[in-house]
Amino acid sequence: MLKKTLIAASAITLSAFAFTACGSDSEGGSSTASDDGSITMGFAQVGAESGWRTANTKSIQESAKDAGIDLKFTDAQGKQENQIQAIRSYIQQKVDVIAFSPVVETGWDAVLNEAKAAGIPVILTDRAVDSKDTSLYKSFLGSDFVVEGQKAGQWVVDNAADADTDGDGAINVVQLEGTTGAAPAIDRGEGFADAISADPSIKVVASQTGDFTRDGGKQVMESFLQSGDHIDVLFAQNDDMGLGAIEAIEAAGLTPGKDIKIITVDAVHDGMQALSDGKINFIVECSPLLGPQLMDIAKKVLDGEDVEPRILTEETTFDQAQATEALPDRQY
Ligand code: GZL
Repeated sequence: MLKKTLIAASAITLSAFAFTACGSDSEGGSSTASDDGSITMGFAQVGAESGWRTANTKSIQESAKDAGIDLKFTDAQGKQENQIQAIRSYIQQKVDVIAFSPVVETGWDAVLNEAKAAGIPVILTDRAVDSKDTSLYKSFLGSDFVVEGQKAGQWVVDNAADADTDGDGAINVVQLEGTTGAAPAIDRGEGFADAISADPSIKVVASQTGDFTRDGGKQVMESFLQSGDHIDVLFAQNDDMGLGAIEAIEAAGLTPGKDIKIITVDAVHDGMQALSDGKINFIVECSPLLGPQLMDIAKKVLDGEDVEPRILTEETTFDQAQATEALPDRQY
């Protein structure tokens, strides 16, 4: 965890974009756009599993249009084999640049080496890969998920008295994990556990994947509630699973936000509305609006400039009052 934090600390935030000369095209030359200066980007999206993903797709598609970049776009329906197939198709089509959000961290070296051999630069957005060979991609643009998990856990530590809803001195937390093997699921869980370790009365008593979907969150929360153990806090690793869990909590005759405190990550519209309505207690923001920066990075790379290997997005947190104030101006 410390290593990840140090890497994160050495990265720049998105608002302070800086492009430094470091390294060169993987084949030694510099990656360039097509002869007529036009740029074709192949983007392999994870799927359409959540409100966050929908907003992310919209940002990428609209930004490509605004940037004059010809976008080839595929939705992998959450399957890595579909993303790999899409990337291979972009290589065959000889696109100028490939970008994607890896559905899971592992299993990318082979196809990324194929893109490297074809001289096509790759940019990672949103989620990371565990490849040790960082020459396989030009940059990673997205959030620090460990920090997001830490912010969520810190809220429980800071609000322990309120979170102990049955006043027995023990704070029982249930966790809805994101997609198994996905960087945000792994890292948010790590960050949350790190933060709550400061208070031994806080314990994760159950944790299971809801696959970042509303249905998944609802079904798993129903099983947590049926266990009969008292639940003080729910940490849902995204808003959509938290919204599904709220349906299960209300169906069980309990009041979300009061009988069970709820913390989520993303801050999409429906999550912020539930927060404003008092059904969620705290949301950690994870911005899906990566499109403009992605197109900027692609142009820099194809112009032969180099970019920072890890570019973090700036994000905040919201309590109930802040959500009410922010809602009218939210873009998603
Ligand atoms: C996070 C992103 C996650 C969101 C979920 O950057 O990968 O995937 O938190 C989405 O809502 O499904």
